[in-house]
Amino acid sequence: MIMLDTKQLKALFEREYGREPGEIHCFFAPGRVNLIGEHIDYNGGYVFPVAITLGIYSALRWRQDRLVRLKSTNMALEVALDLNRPLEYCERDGWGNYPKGMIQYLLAGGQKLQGCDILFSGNLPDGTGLSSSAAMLVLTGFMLKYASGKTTVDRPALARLSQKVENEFVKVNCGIMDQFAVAMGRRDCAILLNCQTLEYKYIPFVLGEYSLVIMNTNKKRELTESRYNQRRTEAEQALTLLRQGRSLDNLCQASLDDVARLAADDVLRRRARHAVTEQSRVLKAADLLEQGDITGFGRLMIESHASMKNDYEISGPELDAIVDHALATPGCIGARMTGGGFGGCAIALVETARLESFQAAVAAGYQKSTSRTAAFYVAGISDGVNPL
Ligand code: GAF
Repeated sequence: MIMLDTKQLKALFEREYGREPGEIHCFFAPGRVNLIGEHIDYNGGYVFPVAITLGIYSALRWRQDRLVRLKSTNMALEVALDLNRPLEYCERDGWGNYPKGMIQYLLAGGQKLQGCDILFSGNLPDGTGLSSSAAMLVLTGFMLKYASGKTTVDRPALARLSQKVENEFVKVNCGIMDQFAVAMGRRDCAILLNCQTLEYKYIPFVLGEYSLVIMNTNKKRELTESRYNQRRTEAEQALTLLRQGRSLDNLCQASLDDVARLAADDVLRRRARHAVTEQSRVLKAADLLEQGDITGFGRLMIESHASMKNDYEISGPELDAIVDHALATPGCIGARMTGGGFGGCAIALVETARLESFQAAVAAGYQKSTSRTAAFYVAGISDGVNPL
């Protein structure tokens, strides 16, 4: 896991773009892990993410013309944009569509921009559900505003704009959680976020003798978008049916008695049950964490995974295998998949003194069950996007 300081990042930048006059501005945006509350953001409930010390670095130097060059140390593809022309989504620009979309929306919002050279360099594994796309969007928006002299950036507004770019420009129908965590993260704290109102509260993330381990299944999230969208549609259908009997702002407001009214459609009943039970787990988890009850928190993680596996059906053989191996290993008091699902990462609460034996046992068991090699990260809990 490579961490960069300003000097190293500037050196990488000059290697790509050469040494020229002009300040090089450096930034970092974290990835995120959701502790509990999955597929809840677009259902209008509470989520509980943390920003992590893995993320994406960026460096920018202004140019005298209207050209924007985008490069990444992680990706071969380089993208050049002419600010005098409308910026449109284009398949062949690949990852570059994320910064491109943000630039287009900033311009449309009246932001004055000149050309610039930008280098990204990430240590966030791609396609693993740790929010590399949200990090890229929030980072681009923050960097362009900050380097233009707006050093007090409205972070919730930037999170909303990033979600809008992802929904409308990149056409991924995500909720607000990831962008909010990347923009608003706070060191050593989790964010209890109400996704309907965007009210939030920081809760100290103090694990005592335990550590938060990120377990990467190395199963990329294929077909995720279509199945993610399918879950959104099912949740909307469940809400529409429930609204026939009573007024509800969102699915998370329903009760288990409401859910029972969906008996005629088992799929919709289970989708609604996940939203309702997961919501109550999020609120309990935040309380338990405030009281320092880490083992209670771990138990909720286990229940959450079962609900995602059986009711919302967003897990998969690899995620289930890694969670099962984690829970069967001494020192682990809770584990669950995190993020959009269908692949990507799971998280576990593990006794710090047993981290090494835990990783060895889970890696071996997981390899045996799936023929895949897992990766493990013990990341710290970070602030949101900032200048480096
Ligand atoms: C993905 C989405 F981008 C988020 O908005 C959220 O729905 C998450 O999946 C599931 O909790 O990361």
